[in-house]
Amino acid sequence: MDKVEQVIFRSGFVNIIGRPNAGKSTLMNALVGERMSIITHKPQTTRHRIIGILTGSDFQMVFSDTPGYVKTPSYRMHNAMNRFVEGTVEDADVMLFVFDLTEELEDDNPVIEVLKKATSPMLLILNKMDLVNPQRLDDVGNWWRKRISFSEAIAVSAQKGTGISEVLPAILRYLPEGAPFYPADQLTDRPERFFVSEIIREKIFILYSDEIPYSCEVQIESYHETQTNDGTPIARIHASIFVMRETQKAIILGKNGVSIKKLGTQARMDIERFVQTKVFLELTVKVKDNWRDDDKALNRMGYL
Ligand SMILES: Nc1nc2c(ncn2[C@@H]2O[C@H](COP(=O)(O)OP(=O)(O)OP(=O)(O)O)[C@@H](O)[C@H]2O)c(=O)[nH]1
Ligand SMILES: [Mg+2]
Repeated sequence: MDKVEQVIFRSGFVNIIGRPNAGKSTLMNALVGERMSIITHKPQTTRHRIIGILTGSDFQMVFSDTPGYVKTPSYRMHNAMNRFVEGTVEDADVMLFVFDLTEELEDDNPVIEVLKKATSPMLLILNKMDLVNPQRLDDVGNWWRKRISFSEAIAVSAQKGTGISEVLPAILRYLPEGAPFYPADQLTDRPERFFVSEIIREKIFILYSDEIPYSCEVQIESYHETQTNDGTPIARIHASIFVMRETQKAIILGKNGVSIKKLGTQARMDIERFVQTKVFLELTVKVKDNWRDDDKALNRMGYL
């Protein structure tokens, strides 16, 4: 009788944590091969847990990108962001801890306490290797290994793609046997409108400075897929941008509305690429006093 070779399928949750700006979202996008998570040069870009699913012939990895762990939470939204991170330590099959090689090595780094609670295998991902010399790479790796017991350490440049091909096989070594959690063609668990609101938020981070990006939240009010008169598919999207004060609203709008027009154009072009149809985007700016500390608002916005 012929021998049938049995393929072992591995499947599990791979959670990515680290400090703000370490490159977690860049790494997840590089691993999944899709632009799932928004990336900007400013810390605290990611505010929610975002899932990216990678399915191969004998594995499924369900990645979670998380907000950067905030050292001293200054408002309730920060507490909610830190809770996402603490939660991911509990339900991971494999943890990826991303450290920015240019960041200072500090014993009071709050992530150390979080990592100590992890019970799953943990990989140390030393990111931004394009910015440091080999000596620094060694020093940082040794510093971390003295504090936390990692299964493996890998140096990468998530942005340039260097070392990324070593990360997937390393994860696979620790992924448990099991059936897939999601259909093979599913990339995420979030609806399209979530990504649309994230694209708008990304543009706000890029176009406005100081406290403005941190004071904004975006909500999709309506999303209709229709057709123009000549039958071209079009998505009509109405989004609200919440700010905390009238002065911030004036900044978002800009003189004669020039700033919001620029924001609308840049966001629309990216949304069109993402949904692959024409888009009509309407933006409204609303003042919502201190929404970052308002439980009801945070709840409605999906933080609690
Ligand atoms: N030079 C260099 N820059 C990188 C690398 N990876 C990420 N970056 C940059 O670092 C910045 C932060 O990247 P993100 O992926 O948004 O970082 P994050 O950890 O998700 O940040 P938060 O969501 O704010 O916690 C961006 O400007 C990236 O382009 C890298 O390997 N090399
Ligand atoms: Mg991020």
